[in-house]
Amino acid sequence: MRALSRFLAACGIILAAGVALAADPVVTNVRMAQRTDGSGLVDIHYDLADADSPVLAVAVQMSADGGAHWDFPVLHMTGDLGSSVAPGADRHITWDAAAIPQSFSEGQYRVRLAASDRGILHKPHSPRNVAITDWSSVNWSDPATWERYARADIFLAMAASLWSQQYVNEPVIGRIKAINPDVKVIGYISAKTAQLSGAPASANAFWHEWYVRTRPYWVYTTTGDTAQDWPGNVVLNILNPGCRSAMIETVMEFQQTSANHFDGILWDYFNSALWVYDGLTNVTGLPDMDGDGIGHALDVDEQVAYRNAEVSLVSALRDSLGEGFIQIFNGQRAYSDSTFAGLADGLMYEIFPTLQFPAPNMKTALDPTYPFNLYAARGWLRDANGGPWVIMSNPWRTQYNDQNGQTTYLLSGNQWRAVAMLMDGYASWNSHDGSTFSYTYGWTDNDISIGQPLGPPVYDGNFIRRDFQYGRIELEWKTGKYPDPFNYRIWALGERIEELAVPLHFP
Ligand SMILES: [Ca+2]
Ligand SMILES: [Ca+2]
Repeated sequence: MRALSRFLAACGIILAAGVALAADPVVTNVRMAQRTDGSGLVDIHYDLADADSPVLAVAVQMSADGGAHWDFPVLHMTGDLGSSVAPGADRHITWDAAAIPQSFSEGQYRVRLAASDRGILHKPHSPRNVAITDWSSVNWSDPATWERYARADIFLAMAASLWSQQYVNEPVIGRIKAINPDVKVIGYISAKTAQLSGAPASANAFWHEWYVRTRPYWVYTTTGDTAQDWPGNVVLNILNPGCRSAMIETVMEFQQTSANHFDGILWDYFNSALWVYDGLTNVTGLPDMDGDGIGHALDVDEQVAYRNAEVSLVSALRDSLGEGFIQIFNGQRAYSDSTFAGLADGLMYEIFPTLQFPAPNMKTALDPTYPFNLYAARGWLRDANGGPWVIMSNPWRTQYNDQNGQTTYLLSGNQWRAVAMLMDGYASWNSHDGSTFSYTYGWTDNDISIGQPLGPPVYDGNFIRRDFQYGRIELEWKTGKYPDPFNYRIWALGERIEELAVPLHFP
C-alpha cells in the first residue's frame, strides 16, 4: 500500500457515562504516523487517564474520509487496545497496514479511540444493521447498561420497564443517547391486551394504568368468560373507539410525564385476525368482540372491523404524537399487506424466519420472486423518520458440534446480520439463554465494519454476493431452511473476517 502519512490525522474521544464520585476515562494526544523504514507499520500513540479505574476498555475506530464516517475496517492492530488497557502516557498501538491483502486508496485517514471504564468495547460497525431486543427486567441505573445498549442502532425496550415508578425521574434514554445520539429507542406496547398482573396498585406503574384505563373494554367469550389470547393477557376491544383512546392517552401521558422519552413504539402485534394461544386451559368459549354470539374466528364482519380498528389505532397515535414518532409493527399482517405496512416505519420479524415465509423459509425470505420477500416488505415502509427498519429477531437457541468437536452455539444475530447486509435490515442479537420467548440482550462475538453497500446484491445460482466500500459478503444456500439455511463469508479489504459453514466457523 501507499504511504499513508500525508493523510493521517488523529483525534481522541471520550466515551464515558459520568456519575457522581466516579472519574471518566480521558483520551488525549492521539498521534498516528507511518514509519519511514519501509516496513509499512503505522504507530498510534495516545495518553490515557482515569483517576479511579485501573484498567480501561479501548476500541479503535477509523475513518477514511476525514471523519465523516467511522466505518473503516480495523485490522492488524496490536498493542494497547482491547478490554484491559492500563491508563498512562504514551500508550502504543501498532497497525501493520502492509499486512492487509487488498491495497486501499489514498484518503483522509483518521483514528479515534473510545475508552470505557465499564468494560464495553465501542467498536465500529457497518452498515447500520445492529438491533437489540430486550423485553426483560433490566437495571437501568447501571452505567454499564447505558453503554452496552448505546452500541446498537435501534433498541427495542419494554416501555413499561422504563416507564416504571423506579425510573420516573431518571432519564435513562437520555443517558444512552448521550453516548450514542443516533440510537433509536423504541418501547414495546401491547396492541390488544391488558395484563391481569397489572390490577394491583402495587403493580408496574404503566401496566397498572393501562389495566385501569382499559378495564371497561374487556372482550368476553361466547360463553361469557373473560377473553384471553395468552395466559394472563385479557383481550381488549379495540373495535371500540373509547378503548383505542384509552390506550393512546396512556402512552401519551407516560411519554410526556416520564423522564424517559421514546423515539417510538413497537406495537405487539397486528395480525389479520385475533390470534389466540391454543394452550389456554382456563378460558371457555371463543372471543366475541362485537357481542353477536359468533366467535371471532368464525365472524367475518368482526375480522374486518378488527383490521379497520388496527388502522385506526395507528392513525390515532400518529395524530397524537406526530409524524416523527416512530411506529414499528410486530405481527404477520404487515408482512403481506403492503397498504397496512405503508403505515409503519418498521417491521419486526419475530422468531425470524419461521413466521410468514413458506418452506424453505429463509430462502423464500430472500427470494426476489416471492411477493412478500424482505426487499419488497422493506420497500412498503415509511422512510421519513430515518428508517425503514426491518428487524429480524430470534431468541431460540441452536447448537452444533464445530470442526473441533466442541459444542458451539449459533449466534442468530450473526446469521441475520448476513441477511441484513444483503437487504439493508437490522439483525437483533440475543442472549440465547435457552428459555422460550426470552428476548434478552445479546451482542455479536465479532464486530464487523466494511462501510456502506456499493449496490444491490447479485444473485448467481446458489450464491448471493454484495459488495461494500471496504469488503463484501457472500452467501451460499444450503437447505435454505432455518436453523442452518446458508453458509456465508464476510471479507474486509481482501481478508476473510467471518465465516459460517457448519461445522466450520471463523473466527
Ligand atoms: Ca473511572
Ligand atoms: Ca362476533
